[in-house]
Parts: sequence; C-alpha cells; structure tokens
Amino acid sequence: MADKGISYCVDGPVSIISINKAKTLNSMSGDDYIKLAELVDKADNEPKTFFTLLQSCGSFFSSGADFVSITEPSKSNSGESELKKWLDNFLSRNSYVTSVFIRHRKILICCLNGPAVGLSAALCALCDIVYAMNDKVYLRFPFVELGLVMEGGTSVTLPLKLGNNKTMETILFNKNLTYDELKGTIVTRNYDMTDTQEFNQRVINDLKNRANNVYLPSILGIKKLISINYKDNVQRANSVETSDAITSWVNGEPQRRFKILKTKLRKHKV
Ligand code: CO8
Repeated sequence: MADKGISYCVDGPVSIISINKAKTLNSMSGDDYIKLAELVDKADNEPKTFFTLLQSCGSFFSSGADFVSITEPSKSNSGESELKKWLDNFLSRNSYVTSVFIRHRKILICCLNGPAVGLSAALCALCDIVYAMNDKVYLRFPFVELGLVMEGGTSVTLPLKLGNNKTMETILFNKNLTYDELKGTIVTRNYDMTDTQEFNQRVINDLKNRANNVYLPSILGIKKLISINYKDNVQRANSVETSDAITSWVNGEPQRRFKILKTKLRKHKV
C-alpha cells in the first residue's frame, strides 16, 4: 500500500486522524508532527466531533521521530547559529505539538495497533483512552539512548499514570513498557485482534454505538473537570522539558546518536 502521509476524516461524532507511513513503521518527521498537531486542532474545532481518534497502519503505531529528518534537518540560513537552528527544528515544534495535545477538549483516543516509540509514545500517553489491538503492543522511550531527556509531557504523564518508581526504572534503564505493564494504567481495553484495518474500524463502530447511549456534551464536561487536575502541570513540564533539552541539541549529542542508530539498523540487515 502506498504511503499517504497523514489523513483526516469525520464520521458522525468521531474525527479520525490516520498515519499512513508503513514503510518506515510510521516514523514522523518534524513536519509530520506539525501536520498531526494541526489535524488534532482541526478536530478540536469541529462542532459535531466529540471523539478524536488517532489511528495508524501496519504492525507499528509509530517508530517515533524520523532519524532522516533529525540527521538532515532543514538547511540553516548562512550565519544562523546552532541555537537558532534547534529552537526552530526541535524546541518550537516539540513544544507546540505537545501543547496541542494537552489543551485538546474532545476525548482523545489512541488505537494502539502496535508499538509506539519516542515522541509518538509520549503523545499516546497524553491520550484520554488507549485501546490495544493485542498484547504485542508496547511503549518505548529511548531518551537515555539518544542523549535526550523526558519529552512530550512524560515527566508528568508517566509518573501520574504508572507511578514514580516504575517511571524511573523504565526510563532510566531504557526498558519497553510491555502490554502487561500498560494494562489498567495506560491501556484500558485489549481488542485481541490481528488485522489493523479491522481493529481500527471496530473501534470506530464501538464509539458510534456508545455515543448513541450518552448525552455527548456531558462527556466533554467530564473531561474538562478531570483534566483540570493535571493540565497546568503538563503544560509547565512541556516548557521545562524542551528548554532543558536544547543544550544537548546545540552540542549535537542527539544528532550523533541518531546517526549511530541509523547505521546500526542498516548493519543488522546486512
Ligand atoms: N525513522 C526513520 N526510519 C525508520 C525509523 C525511524 N524512527 N524506525 C524504523 N525505520 C525504518 C528502518 O530504517 C527500516 O527501513 P528500511 O526497510 O528501508 O531499512 C524500516 O523502517 C523497518 O525498520 P526495522 O527493519 O528496523 O524494523 P524492526 O522491526 O527490526 O525494528 C524498531 C523496529 C525497534 C522500531 C527499530 O526500527 C528502531 O529502533 N527504530 C528507531 C526508533 C527510534 O529510536 N525512534 C526515535 C525515538 S526518539 C523521539 O521520537 C524523540 C525525538 C525528538 C525530536 C522531535 C522533533 C520534532
């Protein structure tokens, strides 16, 4: 199937955002993350939308930041400082995308058809509800491997949802959060299916059926009340996370490590 980037449609009370980049396991360039954020905002402003659904394709939900776009960022203007370059290519993008997810007013649901890595996993942790296709899903936050710190609000969302000690063990030692660990914390239902398209459609049908039995404005009111408890903390964390990371980007540590990762992935195939 040809990769079609990121698409958007509305089906009754549901706005559906689909990532279609199966060739690279749905990796996301900086521009892809901005497009995703724009579509999440579009759903927020859709008067008849109550649920915003994030869906993907193939075997992975998303392999995170695309290492090609990180190792070959948009050309800097001559004379532009490294600081200016990474404020544009990292801080402003990362902070904007995360902020759009935090302030979203509709019920944000992730259809986790497979593993999610890095910023994509962080965005998944920002969702109100996460459904797993089966028990093969996992979340991976390889921040220590890549010379990064927590991002996408994870310094608040992971301790909130998993507890402090579990978050420390997982992030500091670069472990996957397996389905067993996600169950009941971030993931609330396992559909126990194998076909991504069928899984995605099942979730849409289930939501439409459920929407028939509730007074929809109430669910948005409830989300607003629950998110008051943590929203400001995540916004503050987003700002601190991105400004703390900028020194590493200016020094070039993540870029060096992304290059090594790219070479390693190539080598293991030879
Ligand atoms: N970017 C680009 N291409 C990728 C990526 C990626 N992140 N991940 C996988 N691919 C490509 C591979 O190169 C490969 O392409 P090809 O077939 O042409 O060689 C194809 O997808 C399939 O990948 P694999 O063969 O490696 O598949 P495996 O099942 O063996 O492994 C893994 C899957 C474990 C996901 C492995 O591919 C991997 O480790 N990928 C890198 C994941 C990663 O570390 N992502 C970055 C996370 S950090 C992050 O998101 C925060 C960044 C902050 C900056 C944001 C700026 C806006």
